[in-house]
Order: sequence, then C-alpha cells, then structure tokens
Amino acid sequence: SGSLRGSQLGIPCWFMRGGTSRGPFFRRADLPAGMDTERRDAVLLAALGSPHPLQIDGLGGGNPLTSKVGIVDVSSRDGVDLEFQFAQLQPTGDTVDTTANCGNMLAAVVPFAVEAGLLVPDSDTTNARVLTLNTGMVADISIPTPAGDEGRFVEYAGDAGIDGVPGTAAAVTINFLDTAGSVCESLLPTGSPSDTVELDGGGLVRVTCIDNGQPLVMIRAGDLGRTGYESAADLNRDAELKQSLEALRLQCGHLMGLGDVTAKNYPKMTLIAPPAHGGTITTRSFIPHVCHESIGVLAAVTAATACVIDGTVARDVSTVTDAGRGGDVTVSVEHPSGEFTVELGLDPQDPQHVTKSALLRTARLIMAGEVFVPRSLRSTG
Ligand code: NQM
Repeated sequence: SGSLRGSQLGIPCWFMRGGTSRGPFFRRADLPAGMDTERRDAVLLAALGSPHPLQIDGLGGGNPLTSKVGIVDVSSRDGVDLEFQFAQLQPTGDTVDTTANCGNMLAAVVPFAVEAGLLVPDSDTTNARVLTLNTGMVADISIPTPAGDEGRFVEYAGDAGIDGVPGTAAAVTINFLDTAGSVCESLLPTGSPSDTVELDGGGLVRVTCIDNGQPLVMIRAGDLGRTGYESAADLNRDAELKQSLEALRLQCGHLMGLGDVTAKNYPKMTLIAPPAHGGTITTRSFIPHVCHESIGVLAAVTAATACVIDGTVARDVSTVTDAGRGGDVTVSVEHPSGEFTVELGLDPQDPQHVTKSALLRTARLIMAGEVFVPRSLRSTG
C-alpha cells in the first residue's frame, strides 16, 4: 500500500525512538507484498538512505543505532499479541540483517502498534506479548495508555530516565521469558564458560562466548592493554584495538557455531572491567565495529547473565556475590553513558540458570506520515 507522488511512492511510516535506538516502524501489510525480502530490503535501504555515511538521502542518522527498522503485525499465534521483525541496516553498507535481536527497538513496538491501529488499548496499562521473529524470542511488555478526551492514547511523558537518552519519559517495562541461545544454539555455545583464544599479534587471551538474547564475546579490557573506562569516542579512534577485536570476533564466530561472521552484526565484542561507579561491572560494547554509546538491551541482559555464571571472565570482575544468588539478582551494567539495570530471575533449584529478565526502557513517537522511496520499488503484487 502507499500513495504515488510522481516518481515516488509514499509508505505509511511511524518514526520512533525505542530506548537508545531510533528508526522507522512499518506495518507489515504496508511493505511489499508477501514480504518479498529482496524488494522489502530495497525499500528499507531507500527509506534510510543507505549506503552513505550520513544517510543524507534518507531517515538514517549516520550510526548503527539510528539505522534500524521495525516491522510489526498482529499475530494469529496462540498467546501472542504482536509479531516484530527487526532489521539492522548500516550507514555505509547495503546489508539488511534480520537475524539478530534488538531490545531497544522492541521497546517501541507496543506504542507503535497502538499508534498504527494494530492494538486498541482498553485499560490504563496495555500489556502485550511480543514475539520477535528474528530469533523466536518472547517478551511481555507494558505501557501506559490512559483515557483522554478522544479515547485512550499512549502516554509518552513520565519520570523514567534511561542513560543515553536526555530527560525522562513514561516507562516501558519489558519482561523477557527464556532468551538463552538466540542466534547461537545455546547459552554457552562453545560448551564452556570460558575459552582461550589466540590474539592476532600473538599470545593468548581468555574470553567468554555467551548468548542470552545477544551473542557476546566478553574479554577483560586489561588483557588487551586497555582500561575499559575509555570513552566510546576514544575507543572508536583506537584502530589497533578494533583490528584485534575483529580478528578475535572472526575466530570466536566459528567457535560459537556462527560460521563466518565477517558480514554479520554479531557477536558483539564486549570489553569488561570492575565497576567504576557503584555498579556490578563496566562494559564497552562493540556492535561490532563501532563502540556503542551505551549498551544494547539484550547485550546488557547477556552481560548481566555472565556475571552470575561460574567460570566466566565476567564472574570475578563483577561484584555479584554468592549471598545475592538463588533468588532474583539485580545487575547494574555500567557503560560509556551511565548504567543499565537488569533484574535476573534465577531458578531456585539451579542458581546458575537464568530463567527470565526484566528491565525498563522508554520510547517516543517522533513523527508519523509517509516515507518516500522510488516508485520503481512498488510491489507488483
Ligand atoms: O542488544 C545495538 C541497541 C543494540 C541492540 C546492538 C540491542 C540489544 O542498542 O538488544 O538493543 O547491539 O547492535 O539498539
């Protein structure tokens, strides 16, 4: 669907911030027929203006965090309200990757669904169960939907703050059910909580390969001659570090059963160090070639999970104590612009087993209308 304007096709689009990410959201039915992925990808690349470092001809913001797309539809599956497909584009690449998760864009899914008429709120709080099609992950999400003069609406204003976003906004609460092994086969895809791998310049380094919603390779920053407290900008200028991380990433991709990850956006390379501001652990997350200004949602869940598992490189670096284990554990994951709090639910019978996680995000509708792409991309049905 969409409107024609000369050589351009307008597609209904809601431009949203979800957590510390931003991008256009679409109803699945508004995109090319049958989700013909080639045509869909051409539409998404045109909408964002990729590839171009500034994405000058589209909606992208010149950073992987602002090169994201959400596609949403109601679900006909039992117990599921909405289906979400996340697409990661790149400023300078022409790839559209729908294989991994994004918990930040996920935070905008329920607000979007209300805005776009996919979900009609009937009480002050709207709860929805969202299936992320990328990996089959399920989350229960709630947002405030108070009654106004013209019916219920999404309340974006509130007093919840998340580091990496200015000001405060209404809380979007996200409860993940089991997220172990999203893109990987299991939580610890190498079969071990830590592995020793080779550095490109020679020498060995201990890493933890883990996936509790996002595949990560965790490394003690000190083992690479860094502190882990550097700014994202400083790390982004550190070409030598980036080269070592990329060599490790390609090696670990194979160890994690992911094959050749050259063109993949994961695993995310995560430098860790003891907390510096009263949190549980410090992180610097590469996604995977650019250092994140904060940390991804599922990257934070996965990093937090590593803090409670014996034998990981994170366990000893973190301040999680045995005393706190057995029930729920609160992990404060420090990152370049603050911290990210994750509540982990542990199996009382097996405190090494994380069964669920909860966290808070915010979201906002920035613009609603049509995004224009070349008419030649119109579906022929
Ligand atoms: O890990 C960036 C983000 C993300 C992904 C990335 C995310 C997540 O901050 O759930 O949210 O890791 O590429 O949006």
